[in-house]
Amino acid sequence: MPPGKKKASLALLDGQIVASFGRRYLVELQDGTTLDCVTRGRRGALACGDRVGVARSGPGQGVIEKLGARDTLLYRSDRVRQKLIAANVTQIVVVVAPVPTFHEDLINRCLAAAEHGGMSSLIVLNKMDLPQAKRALKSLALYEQLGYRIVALSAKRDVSQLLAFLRGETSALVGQSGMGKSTIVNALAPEAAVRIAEISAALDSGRHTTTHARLYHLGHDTHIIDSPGLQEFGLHHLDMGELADAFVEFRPWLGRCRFRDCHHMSEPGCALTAACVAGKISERRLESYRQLLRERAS
Ligand SMILES: Nc1nc2c(ncn2[C@@H]2O[C@H](COP(=O)(O)OP(=O)(O)O)[C@@H](O)[C@H]2O)c(=O)[nH]1
Ligand SMILES: [Mg+2]
Ligand SMILES: [Zn+2]
Repeated sequence: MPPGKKKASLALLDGQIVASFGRRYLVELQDGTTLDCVTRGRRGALACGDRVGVARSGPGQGVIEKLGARDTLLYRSDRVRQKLIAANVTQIVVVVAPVPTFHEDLINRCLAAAEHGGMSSLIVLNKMDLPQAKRALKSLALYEQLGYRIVALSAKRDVSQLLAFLRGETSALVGQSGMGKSTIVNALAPEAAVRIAEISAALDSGRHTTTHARLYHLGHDTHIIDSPGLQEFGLHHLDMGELADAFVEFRPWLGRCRFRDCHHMSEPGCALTAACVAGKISERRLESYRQLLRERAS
């Protein structure tokens, strides 16, 4: 390696991407200051939460020269491309609310992404102040039976009970838009949220909606990522076996079908179909799995 090059890499500052705007990134350095950064050349996509090495390029500005190893990567994918949501997340928090109506299929996809990516998950039912909340909570009973933790709260009133679930984790809040993700984050980290919102607005040509993920610190080992509303959550990056395995309650039945390469669609002797008929697996969950499989075939 030429001596000049070595010197340059020694001068890199360690940082973490706390917000991303297309090809521009807000990188927080270890002293808490932030740099408005670009990447050099056409390197692969970076995500909020990524640990990076940055070279200062001007006042308040930098160039991302190095991408650190990722512990986890949360992303969705369709036939043509992958869309990164956040990196180094340890826990996914799926936020739902009684209004607007939430889609169970999206919850299933988020949970499957978490299972596949080695992240734990938690469901938050927000807007418990609304009259429709009780019914919504009942409809989540299925997830509790599956072993997922559910926290019911009203972000407008009190989010403190959520703290115990977040401590020590880097949590990504995901879900449809309008569920209250940003309200929860603002309630948890009001000062950080305002500060990042201001910097972001300046970098993001004044747009005020959450169009990109943002990371906030709730403590030295507790971080939370607000993400833009999801409408779609494709899981094309999971092969068939991985997809079935990402539905936790399917696991005991896998490998028990008549055909070794069973897709669990309409094959005879399918152990998952049988488990569903016997009431051991929810029809809605199996249908979510089948829908995901159909999507990749089309
Ligand atoms: N009634 C009620 N409304 C809420 C609550 N939390 C958030 N909202 C409202 O729901 C709407 C969407 O909230 P927002 O945080 O932007 O949702 P996001 O798209 O998931 O980030 C806003 O009008 C909030 O004021 C809550 O606990 N109760
Ligand atoms: Mg939001
Ligand atoms: Zn089968």
